[in-house]
Amino acid sequence: MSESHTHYRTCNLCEAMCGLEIKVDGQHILSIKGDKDDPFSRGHICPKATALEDIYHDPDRLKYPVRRTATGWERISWDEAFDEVVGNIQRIQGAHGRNAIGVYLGNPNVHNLGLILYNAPFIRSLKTKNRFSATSVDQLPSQYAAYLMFGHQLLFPVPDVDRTHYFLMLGANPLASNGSLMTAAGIENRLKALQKRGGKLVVIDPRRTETAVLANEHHFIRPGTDALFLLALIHTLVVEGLVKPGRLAEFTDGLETVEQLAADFTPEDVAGYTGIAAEEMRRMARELAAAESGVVYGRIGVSTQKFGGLCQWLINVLNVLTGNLDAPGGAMFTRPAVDVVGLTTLTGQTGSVGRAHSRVRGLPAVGGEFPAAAMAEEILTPGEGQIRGMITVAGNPVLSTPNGGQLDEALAQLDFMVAIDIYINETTRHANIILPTTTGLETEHYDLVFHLLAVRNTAKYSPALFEPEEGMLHDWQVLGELRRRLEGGGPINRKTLPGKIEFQKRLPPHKLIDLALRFGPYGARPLNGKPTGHNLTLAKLKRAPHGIDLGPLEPILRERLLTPNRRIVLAPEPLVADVARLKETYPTRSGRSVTEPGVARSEDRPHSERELVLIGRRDLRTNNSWMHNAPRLVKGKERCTLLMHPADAAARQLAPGQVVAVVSRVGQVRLPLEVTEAVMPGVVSMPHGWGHGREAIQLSVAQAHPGVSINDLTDECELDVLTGNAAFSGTAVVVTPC
Ligand SMILES: Nc1nc2c(c(=O)[nH]1)N[C@H]1C(S)=C(S)[C@@H](COP(=O)(O)OP(=O)(O)OC[C@H]3O[C@@H](n4cnc5c(=O)[nH]c(N)nc54)[C@H](O)[C@@H]3O)O[C@H]1N2
Ligand SMILES: Nc1nc2c(c(=O)[nH]1)N[C@H]1C(S)=C(S)[C@@H](COP(=O)(O)OP(=O)(O)OC[C@H]3O[C@@H](n4cnc5c(=O)[nH]c(N)nc54)[C@H](O)[C@@H]3O)O[C@H]1N2
Ligand code: SF4
Ligand SMILES: [Mo]
Repeated sequence: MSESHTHYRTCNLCEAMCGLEIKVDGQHILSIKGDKDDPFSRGHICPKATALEDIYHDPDRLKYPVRRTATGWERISWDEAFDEVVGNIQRIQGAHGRNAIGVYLGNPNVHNLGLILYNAPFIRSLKTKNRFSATSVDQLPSQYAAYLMFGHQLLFPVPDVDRTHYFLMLGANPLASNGSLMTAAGIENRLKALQKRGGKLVVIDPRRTETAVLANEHHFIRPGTDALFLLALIHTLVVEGLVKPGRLAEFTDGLETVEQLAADFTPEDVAGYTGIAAEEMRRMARELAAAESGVVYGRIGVSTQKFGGLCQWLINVLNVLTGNLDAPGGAMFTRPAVDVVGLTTLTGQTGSVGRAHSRVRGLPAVGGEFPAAAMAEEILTPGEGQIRGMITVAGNPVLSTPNGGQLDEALAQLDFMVAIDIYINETTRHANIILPTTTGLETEHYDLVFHLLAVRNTAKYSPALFEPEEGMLHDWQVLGELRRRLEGGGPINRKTLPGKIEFQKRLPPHKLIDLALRFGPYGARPLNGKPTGHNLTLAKLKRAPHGIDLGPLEPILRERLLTPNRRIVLAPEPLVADVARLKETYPTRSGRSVTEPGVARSEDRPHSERELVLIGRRDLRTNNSWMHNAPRLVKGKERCTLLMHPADAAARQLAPGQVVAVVSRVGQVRLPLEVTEAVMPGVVSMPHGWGHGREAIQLSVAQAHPGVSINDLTDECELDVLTGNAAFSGTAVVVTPC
């Protein structure tokens, strides 16, 4: 007998937190639609939401542990799997030391409640320094800047899109990505509303993206030169007397230092590098300063480049100088119902810079993790401390990290690898054992991370829709059991972290959420501040299945600041010092020609050998590398193409649709060419997350639409050396006909 009913939940696939309305009949999904009564998303969804059904029914998805053998994968019991995994970890650490085990956490770790709550204690139980994650191919520069300026790596300023009058956006394409470090379901409507109230959206991007088309203004910029652009804006504010931090001046140090730094970067000095006219940069600075409220925001395009740290810092600086930080319509801070910043402060996880250095290249650990770009060399380079065993948790670094081809080879040489994952893909195919978990509709959800990054304060709990099949485990159960066995299987040792709260050790996720709500800012007994009267508990959230709106963001930075003197550090020393590196790369006022050195050299060669710079892109129907097995997301024309400007195509005698070879220092790929004026001359663009043509993976749909991986071209040696973030953007490539 089956029974139809309607289920409400938050989509956990990307950062937008859309409310879903799902009609089901027993195990059968009748429809997945946007939940119009969700106060945050108001009915918005994207095409990925309906793919939750594909994932749920996907015959390729793993549901029980498997072991790789000479003749293929074989099913094993959970007990056998845990024994073998823990036995191998202990064997390798016993013989070669703790750091011989490495761990990589992928993006879904921040989207899955069980993973977020149970990862930290699990990883501590491994006692290895060799920790890596997708952070260092993503938002690391934002965390770095937040840690040094505001005292906590998670104090992310969020653009107040619903109230701003001037939105200057660099290196982000929210119309495809649905917004990032800016959780704002239905972002297109929010941006249109900004324009309707007379506001202006300005996009800075080497490609005329979907968002750029919507914008009031779009400027092409040469990849990697955004820090120069931002400094020229600051320069203009300073020389034109437009620096007006307002109330921020009362608790900001370092204003003079940044003003002096910008002196060397006149708009004329940098225009030749950025490709944006000096007068245009001046005008943008004036308009930002004059706007009733305004915000500067930058994402992947300005994070994953050589000066990512500088970019994220200078963006914050601009918001301070114009009085827009922590002010309505500017860049604001959330007060989420589960106070992740407060809780991680209690557990001592505010951030850190350079406490350890990687063995081979000596790269600094930030936030306790080494750059993902160093993972392969740590596996491949023999010597004391070499990584011999790897654990990947919800990650696909073969497709997601620079020089993925090298990592692919490195993983194949490991003594032992275990993957906690739901698929046999490009990365997990190297595992000896895969431990699969429940996912999506089988899990309960509370968005710990994305409520922190949302443009309004809201709270919502989603129960699991479907019971897991017999024998399946949740991610938190898998991590909890591994940790228990690694710690000797005995009783919990509360002494491991003296004086620190280790609340994660015993309770299941929903109990932890309940506690965190009760002691959170809207609970009856807030750890900080006075009760608001909301008296949030899990039971109360369960009675509000569409979610609860807790109001617009408010100026709260003063009470949130965690710097030693509780003031904004506008000119942190490592960031100030890094400006010298920028000057070295882009000399100003030296009488030199204002074209990039690399490009100038390239011009002496025949067109076919001239270098172009490669940038990435996303499209609405992808989610990094892992959703191409959903048939509805891969239907239609080929999307893994190389975009090139007509002038560059003509110079190389390349025709639209033709398959071209793209070659970089580290590798080469072949893919179809798309000729379009939507990319800047000298720049080519290809999406990331493709490359399912590798052997021995089990993704039948994705394998039929394989594409190629951009990260077979990106270079593990190209980094923002300050933060260790991968510099995907601006990879030098040569494109030739096949
Ligand atoms: N060139 C280039 N490279 C990039 C980027 C770029 O813009 N350009 N973007 C970077 C960014 S921003 C990111 S975040 C990274 C992402 O990098 P990764 O996190 O390494 O890659 P994903 O594609 O997100 O892989 C997610 C993995 O988790 C598994 N998975 C999915 N759901 C679950 C679940 O519920 N439980 C478990 N246990 N596993 C699950 C999937 O099968 C897959 O193996 O890629 C980065 N790489
Ligand atoms: N549909 C979909 N949504 C996603 C994802 C997905 O894979 N697919 N991934 C999710 C994840 S993990 C993340 S982190 C977010 C990312 O969210 P966004 O940052 O909005 O993502 P992108 O679309 O990669 O936008 C980056 C833009 O930077 C531009 N760019 C490249 N180099 C430069 C440069 O040097 N300077 C400037 N100014 N711009 C540059 C690119 O042309 C591109 O338009 O998206 C999330 N949402
Ligand atoms: S925009 Fe993101 S959260 Fe919203 S439905 Fe699409 S994938 Fe889910
Ligand atoms: Mo990301």
